[in-house]
Amino acid sequence: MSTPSITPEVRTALAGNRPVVALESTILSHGLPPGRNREVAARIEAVVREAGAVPATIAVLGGVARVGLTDAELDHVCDPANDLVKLSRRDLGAAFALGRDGATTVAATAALAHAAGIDVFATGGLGGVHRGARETWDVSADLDVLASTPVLVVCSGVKSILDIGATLELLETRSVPVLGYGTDEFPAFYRRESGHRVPWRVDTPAEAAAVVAAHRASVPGASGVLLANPIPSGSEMAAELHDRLLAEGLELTRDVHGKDVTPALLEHFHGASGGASLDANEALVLANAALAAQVAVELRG
Ligand code: PSU
Ligand code: MN
Repeated sequence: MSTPSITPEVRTALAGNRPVVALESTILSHGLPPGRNREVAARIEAVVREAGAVPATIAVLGGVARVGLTDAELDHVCDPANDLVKLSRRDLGAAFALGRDGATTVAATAALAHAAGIDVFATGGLGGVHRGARETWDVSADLDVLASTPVLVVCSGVKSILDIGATLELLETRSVPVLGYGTDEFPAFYRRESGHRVPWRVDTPAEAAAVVAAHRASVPGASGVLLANPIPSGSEMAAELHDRLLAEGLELTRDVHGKDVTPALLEHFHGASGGASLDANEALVLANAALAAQVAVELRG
């Protein structure tokens, strides 16, 4: 992979072995509506700084992988007029060669973060195995990249629009450790519980960091680690609203395919919940960014 262009602030932090947290851009361009996306982008970065780490939002601009974005570049990523392409890891070469602007998914962000020397990454929800994958084969590349890239990903589990049980099975097959943060249950993004247990539980950033360090040291060519942080209790979506949105979303996206599925479902949730899903989404992303920064601090300590 060509070397990403890293901002001086992030470069200096990495050179000094100080904590850095990578952040994805697809959540901004394709996961949140215009306006709100820019506010959330600024808040995520602020939360990472408050916890003592340097934020590095990742995107591809003009065919160049960028690690760390200026305010003007965040404006650019968040403006729908710029029509950023959703880039998974496989799309990076095409975006580079063709000089495109694109927002990076968990898969592409993790790959670029690793190439830049960043080993902690915060996001909202991980991609996973879609319902009906037995027919469609729709399984997010996020899972494959986690299996082959030694980056810690902090997220709030996966959405219940996915097949959560199958996603967890695949993570097991691909030898990706899954840690519950203060919970024995794998969270389901808008909801704290999914009915599926996690194999391991940690209760402090120091414990999470110790597991990550031991995982990396114990297995040559180790995979990434998934740290699943449930949405803060006060921000959890009401069960009835959640179940209604889920049923409607699945019905509405029956004819949507490939990489358009996740954005279409998110758009439905945001439109039909009267803003409740946006508030939940923001709350969980901020909590994940703070936790990722705390673990990054511990890993460097
Ligand atoms: N889940 C969310 N919000 C998001 C995404 C997932 O709650 O914005 C985005 C992430 O960038 C994730 C990607 O990596 O969708 C997964 O897309 P796909 O299923 O097409 O791989
Ligand atoms: Mn897919």
